[in-house]
Amino acid sequence: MDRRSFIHVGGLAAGAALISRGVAHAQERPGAPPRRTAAPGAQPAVVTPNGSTLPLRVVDGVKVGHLVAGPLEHEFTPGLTCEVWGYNGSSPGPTIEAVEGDRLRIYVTNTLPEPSTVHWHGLVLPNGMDGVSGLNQRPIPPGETYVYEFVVRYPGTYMYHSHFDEMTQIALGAVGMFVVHPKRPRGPRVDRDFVLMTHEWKINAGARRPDPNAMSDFNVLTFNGKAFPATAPLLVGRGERVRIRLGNLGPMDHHPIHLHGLAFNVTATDGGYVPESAQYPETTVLVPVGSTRVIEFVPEEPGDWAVHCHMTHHTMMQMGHGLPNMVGADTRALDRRMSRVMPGYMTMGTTGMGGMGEMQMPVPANSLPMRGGAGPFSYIDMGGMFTILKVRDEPDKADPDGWYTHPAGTVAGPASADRMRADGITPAAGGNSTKPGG
Ligand SMILES: [Cu+2]
Repeated sequence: MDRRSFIHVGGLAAGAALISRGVAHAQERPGAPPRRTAAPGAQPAVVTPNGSTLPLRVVDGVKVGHLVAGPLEHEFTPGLTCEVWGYNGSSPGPTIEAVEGDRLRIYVTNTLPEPSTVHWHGLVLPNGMDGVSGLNQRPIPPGETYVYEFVVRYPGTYMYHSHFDEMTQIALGAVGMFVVHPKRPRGPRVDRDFVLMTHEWKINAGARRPDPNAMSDFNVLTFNGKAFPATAPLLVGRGERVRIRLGNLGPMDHHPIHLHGLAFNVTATDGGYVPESAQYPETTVLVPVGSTRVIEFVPEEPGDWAVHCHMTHHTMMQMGHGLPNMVGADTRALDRRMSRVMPGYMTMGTTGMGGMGEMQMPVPANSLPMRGGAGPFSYIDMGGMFTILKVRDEPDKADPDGWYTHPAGTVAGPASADRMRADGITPAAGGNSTKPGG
């Protein structure tokens, strides 16, 4: 064996050791349930919660699809409906799903009131198919149809979006996801495969359209176009391998997406696969504007787990922004005087703002209260870019709208005074009664 082949073999052995350690971390953590796998050969289709997949028709070996860019009525969550721009009647548009090596022919009809194009974000293709208006093609005039044709050369998680009047058309929602499966299976097989596209909107209370000129102060934050509580939960099995393909084509903000109750690896970006030896565990992944991040994990604890942007303003709704700071203010005298002219008046926010989402505050027509939705214990005071990962032992028999049933004694509750005394815990003044907790 010469020196060169010796180094080569040594490198392989070191790589194999790293890979097996990575697998041990992801799949064989102490107490982890046994791995459940999809049937051999079954490649799960990509699921777009609250969305759809673009139908493709095979014509002479070419997969043919049709995107129609246009204005549409879009409900962000019950109580807030606006005119946005998207594809085939939705924003984001339907997810395009293909297989490495496929030849695609995508017709794009423009029914917007101004020209448009479609750019295939992250794909390596002939320059004239890249969709940048002016640089690679003439813009598609309103009412006309252009055709794009290319081979999807590399598997991966990509996106598509308008590349004409980008600020306006992207802000108004002319975006979508584009998934290319590998021809031969690659990496551990997954049982569930989701896409979640983040977006941010500035919608003045009562307005009929989002404001595409906004540069900050976005007040409606969405996964696949929906704000919680309208986001469809992700229903998965304990011990299954789950992939979520996150994409961000919002106008301005990066989103640190956090998953509760598990750790994941970032396995790919829109630039390609992350080698297994370079993956590392995380619980929050930053998804920058114009990027995709693919995460994979094996949940080991059943339950209802929060999935949300960790920027606290991104789990708020329209009324949660730009409020005066009332925390700690003593407004009793003011409230007394105000109640003479406005019976029932009460200054809000003096002890913090939890609970304000739940209050039935009067809001202008076509606008939302601060945040949140109903939960199994009490009001969930996060809204916006928030959804729920529902981990179940039998996910295919579970009700996606149902809540997790906690085994007795596994939910945090009031502490009993006896127990506190026994453990040497002194309650603060006005603390727990002597009644044992539930
Ligand atoms: Cu965010």
